[in-house]
Amino acid sequence: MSVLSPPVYDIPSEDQGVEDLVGVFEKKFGSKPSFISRAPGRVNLIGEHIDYMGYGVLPMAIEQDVMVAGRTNNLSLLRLSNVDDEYKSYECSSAIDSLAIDRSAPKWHHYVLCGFLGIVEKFSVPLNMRMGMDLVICGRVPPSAGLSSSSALVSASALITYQLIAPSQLSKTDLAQICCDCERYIGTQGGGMDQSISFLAEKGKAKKIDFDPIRATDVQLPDGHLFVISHCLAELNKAATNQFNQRVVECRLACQILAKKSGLQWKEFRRLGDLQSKLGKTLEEMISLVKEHLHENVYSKLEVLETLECKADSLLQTSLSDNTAHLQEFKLYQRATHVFTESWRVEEFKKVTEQVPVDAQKLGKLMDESHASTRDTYECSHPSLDILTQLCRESGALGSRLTGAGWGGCAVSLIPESNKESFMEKVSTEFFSGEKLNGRPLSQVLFVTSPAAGACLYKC
Ligand code: ADP
Ligand code: NG1
Repeated sequence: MSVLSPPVYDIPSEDQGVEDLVGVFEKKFGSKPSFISRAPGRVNLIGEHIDYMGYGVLPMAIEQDVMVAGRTNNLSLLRLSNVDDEYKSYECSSAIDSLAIDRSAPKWHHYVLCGFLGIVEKFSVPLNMRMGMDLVICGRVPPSAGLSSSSALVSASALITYQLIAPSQLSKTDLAQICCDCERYIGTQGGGMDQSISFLAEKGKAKKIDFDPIRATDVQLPDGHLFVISHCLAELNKAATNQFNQRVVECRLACQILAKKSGLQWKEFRRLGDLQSKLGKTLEEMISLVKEHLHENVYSKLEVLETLECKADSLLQTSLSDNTAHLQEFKLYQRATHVFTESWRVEEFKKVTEQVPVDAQKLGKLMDESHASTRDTYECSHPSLDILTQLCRESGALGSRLTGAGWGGCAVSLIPESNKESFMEKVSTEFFSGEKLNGRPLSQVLFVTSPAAGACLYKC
């Protein structure tokens, strides 16, 4: 196998979870799986809600992962089970035309089907040759917490499908691109950060991820400092709600209006990053363009239609998604301002990490500014996240911000290693009292993280 494909290892003796998964598979399907795929979740250090506008982001993989144990069957069936009883077993024909992903009511198995479809479509596996698969899933990324459990599930599902039925090799980058594209079958119009870092991560390294094509550059983290993840205990399932796509659509409309006002064919633009490239402007100049051409008041749909000189059914095709078609109001100035300023912060963060020694105070300041922008300008935070990030700062963090999509989920904080004990003590006593945890161990909602390895396979 090429070094550019995900590595294949023997089952690791240090991870009891892998052995346990083999045992569950044997119990369920009567014999061992052939392979187990594993794909990690991620924490994004900075660069929120800009990947889908074409801008680079700065994540690192975390230890927590999703594993899928699998083998082929000759029944032309996909038989899916989960080690967690909360996720009910599911069975369907593996014929591509019978696979339905219900965007109005996404279920856990739909993410597995996304990964399966991504690989099958890539290779156009002929219907009569398609094999079935028996799969057992074990997820160790907290769901709907901004740590990318959904993409870890899609990526691990695509990787096991690739290993079991693909006729030829794919690189990690190919797999990442396939997973960015196929996760959109669930309905959310994400940008590709999560799947990219899941495949391209390396132990000990944070990465700057850029797109078109997907590429990853190493990022030097400050010596003597740690990143701590804390969960605000509020959750939001992205695909079951429309907040995420609403933001994507607001950015798209802002892009299209700016394109029109700049004398371009607006229908040709969907991402602010593409518009910036076309105009050949700096991020600062794009911020001035927003000030010049967009207003802070909410745009009504009518105003958008009049500005773009477009009919409602045409706007549906060019700009909206199924779950945003009904929206009547859009904030364009604020969303575009966030995207350009956040992209600027990513570039600054990267520059700071290139200096020796890395100035952790500066990184922390950029993280705080990022949180303020997601809270006030992009409006994707949550009151509990705002309280938690503030508490983290008061407990010694140099910077603290929401990570991932937001509207709940986790914060990431940068702390000096020497403050670790006092930081953990203060945050755990002041935010995570026993009853709030509701039976969850503290180690699942407050933990130090360091850059983990990317997706791989285990031969059983
Ligand atoms: P995240 O920010 O973690 O990606 P999402 O809301 O996008 O959150 O996706 C969470 C969804 O992913 C869950 O509702 C569930 O359908 C699926 N999921 C996550 N972890 C698991 C798991 N261990 N087993 C099955 N499905 C999972
Ligand atoms: P999470 O936190 O996994 O819901 C989502 C998107 C990312 C990115 C972030 C916000 C998907 C699969 N993931 O992440 O692409 O846009 O929000 O920065 O849509």
